[in-house]
Amino acid sequence: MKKAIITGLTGQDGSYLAENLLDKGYEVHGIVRRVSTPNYKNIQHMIDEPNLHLEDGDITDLSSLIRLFKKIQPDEIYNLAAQSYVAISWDEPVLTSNTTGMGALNVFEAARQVCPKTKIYQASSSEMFDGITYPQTESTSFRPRSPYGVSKLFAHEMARIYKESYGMFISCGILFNHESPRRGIEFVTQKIVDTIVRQVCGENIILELGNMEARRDWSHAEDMVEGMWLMLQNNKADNFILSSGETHSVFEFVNKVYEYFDMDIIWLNHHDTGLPVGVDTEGNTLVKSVQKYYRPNEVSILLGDSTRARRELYWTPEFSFTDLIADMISSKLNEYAPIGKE
Ligand code: NDP
Ligand code: GDR
Repeated sequence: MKKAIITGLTGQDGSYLAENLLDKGYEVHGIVRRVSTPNYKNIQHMIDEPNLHLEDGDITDLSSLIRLFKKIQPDEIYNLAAQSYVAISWDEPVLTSNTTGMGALNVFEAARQVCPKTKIYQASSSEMFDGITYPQTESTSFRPRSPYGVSKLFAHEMARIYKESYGMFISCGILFNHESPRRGIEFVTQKIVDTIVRQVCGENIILELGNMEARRDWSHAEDMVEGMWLMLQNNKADNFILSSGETHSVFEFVNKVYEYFDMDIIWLNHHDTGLPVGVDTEGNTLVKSVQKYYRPNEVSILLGDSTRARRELYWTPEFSFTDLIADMISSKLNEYAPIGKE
């Protein structure tokens, strides 16, 4: 039985990857950091799986990683843990660098000391690109726009250094945005779906967003975790882009969710701010863009070319953009429908 360690088990991707690997017959060890009130929402349904083991550790603590790698002697390590919210990385740049950047280095260094033959997956990001040159491929140059993007690029380059210097097997997946019903509430897709479903269920709330012109390449997280696994089954360590190959604006995402409920939105500009406002056919404001959600800098357009992963790894994503949105909405409806009931 193969043994895998997942850092970031409680996050969106960690939970799907754990399910995926358990289905493949792996013994899975998920590293969980100590918090006062555990957040097991994404893993609650599998917590009693006999082959899933929760391990106390923190990627900012090298000693905890060394202890766990010695104890487990894994065949594969998936480093998914990070401070992953781009917007907060301007408010907490040091924490973001320590976790998203240095944390990854701790994983590589612990593996070098304890289990240098173990295959490692590093969660790199399309936030390392500048957002001007597109479509982005594995050879597009990097120029991040956020402290988060710089931290990911540090980790990405350290992966290369450890690979070239010590011959370690470290593959970086340059993943474009991916979402699911398990996506954190502050990320734009979940925020949109959550607020619109609450509106549909009768709540009198306005969806407040930042830059709605930003374009992202959105996939489903379930498709992405299969790609991570495929990268570690490849005969050599390499970096691959995983993306849908479609780009959509935040505007389009909002319109699609309203469309699902047969609601028409009319877009206007706010008389004071000039920012977009979305009203229904009776003139009620449902959406508005507000300055506080704008970021100091932004990757404007993401459109990934994942041809290499599809050709060399036979990665075949199953969810379309429409399937993704439908999955997120139906999960939210299950959560909130009772609010709308008499
Ligand atoms: P999430 O934010 O959902 O999950 C992050 C995980 O990291 C959580 O389990 C969190 O634990 C854990 N974590 C945070 N800090 C530490 C720490 N110091 N020690 C141990 N664990 C820690 O992210 P996603 O699942 O969406 O993403 C997974 C990875 O992929 C991240 O590295 C992200 O940056 C990267 N990525 C994500 C993309 C996406 O679109 N989702 C695209 C490209 C890259 P806790 O529950 O305690 O907070
Ligand atoms: P992103 O995801 O920053 O691309 O990083 P997010 O969903 O936060 O933003 C996507 C785009 O939407 C715009 N936006 C808003 N974003 C949020 N969160 N809230 C808003 O109100 C809002 N209004 C507009 C943003 O400006 C942005 O352009 C995600 C994370 O998962 C990273 O960890 C990962 O590396 C990248 O995707 C690829």
